[in-house]
Amino acid sequence: MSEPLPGSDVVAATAVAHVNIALIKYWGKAEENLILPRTSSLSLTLDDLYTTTTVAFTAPGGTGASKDTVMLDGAALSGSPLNRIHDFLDLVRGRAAQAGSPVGFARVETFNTVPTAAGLASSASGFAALAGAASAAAGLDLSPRELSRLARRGSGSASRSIFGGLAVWHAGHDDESSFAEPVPGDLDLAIIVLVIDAGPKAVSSREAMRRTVATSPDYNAWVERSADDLREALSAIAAGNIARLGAVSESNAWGMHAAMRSAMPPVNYLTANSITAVDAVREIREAGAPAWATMDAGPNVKVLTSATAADEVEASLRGRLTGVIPGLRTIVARSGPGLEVRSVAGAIAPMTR
Ligand code: 2P0
Repeated sequence: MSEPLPGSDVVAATAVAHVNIALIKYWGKAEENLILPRTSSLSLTLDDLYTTTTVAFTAPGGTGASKDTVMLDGAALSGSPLNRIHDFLDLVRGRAAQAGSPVGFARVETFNTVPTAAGLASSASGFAALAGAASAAAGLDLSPRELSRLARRGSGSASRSIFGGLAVWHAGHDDESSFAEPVPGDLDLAIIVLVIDAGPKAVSSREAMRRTVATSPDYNAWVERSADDLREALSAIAAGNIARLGAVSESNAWGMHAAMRSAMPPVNYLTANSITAVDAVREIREAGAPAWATMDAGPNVKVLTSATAADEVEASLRGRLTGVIPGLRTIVARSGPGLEVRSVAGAIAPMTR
């Protein structure tokens, strides 16, 4: 998986991980440090939105680096985003040391095809790619489940981006039992992202989750309902019934946003344009199109549909929303692959389906 760069004390690997969109949401932690969620969640990994990350470790005590450096889309990270990656790399260094092959500081280069921090889940693809590249560069040979658990420590939703297609993240009760795995099924799904505003969000999802758990009178009811929602979603997938999956996904998302809005102070990621977009989704659905809306920690609206109907659904949403939502962009994404890892000089090899 990884190889020393010629003539240096550096070992490097590159990984590609794709964004996932939750159909049954993760919102709220039972344990902050291990990132154990209050609810299990279900997502679809997408094809065209992904993060590519290369990690090169120096040998411990090696020459050159005196700290971790991270370049995101060509710019050096600093402050808390850098610290979060440093803490994650410490986990990988700890494991490498335990395995008897310690590594030193890292040089990380990462590129997103996703607008960062815009509610398009760049932390999910980002930490999944970092888990894949860092563990391979450190010489750790982790199973997909171990990679999912490791990615979870960076960002909860990253546990799901280890896998392609539909994935369920079991909440579990400790580090070992909280991991994602693929969900089999024949539904050929697509998601249309309505990019309403690609700017960074005012409140991080981490802070917004904390606030919801601590203060929302509606949170516990949503958690309880979420278990039923997941059962219904898995049953719909097993039956190949996109309408049932879409209906329960939309309702689960509204429940999450309702709980946020009754937190104190309230968290409101949706804008008037988000509501206009969701109304348009409902209108085309009432006219017979397979289309259901879901929204995350940002104003953008994602529309679940079938892969075959995706282009037509996109065209009719564009028809309704162009000129109504200024600057609207749309991205049609279909089911995408799981994590891929390669050595810097080698060919890409899929690690999971
Ligand atoms: C999800 N979101 O299931 C939910 C729905 C946003 C709304 O997971 O604190 O970046 O790093 O574990 O994974 C966003 O939260 O949060 C998220 P942390 P994460 O996709």
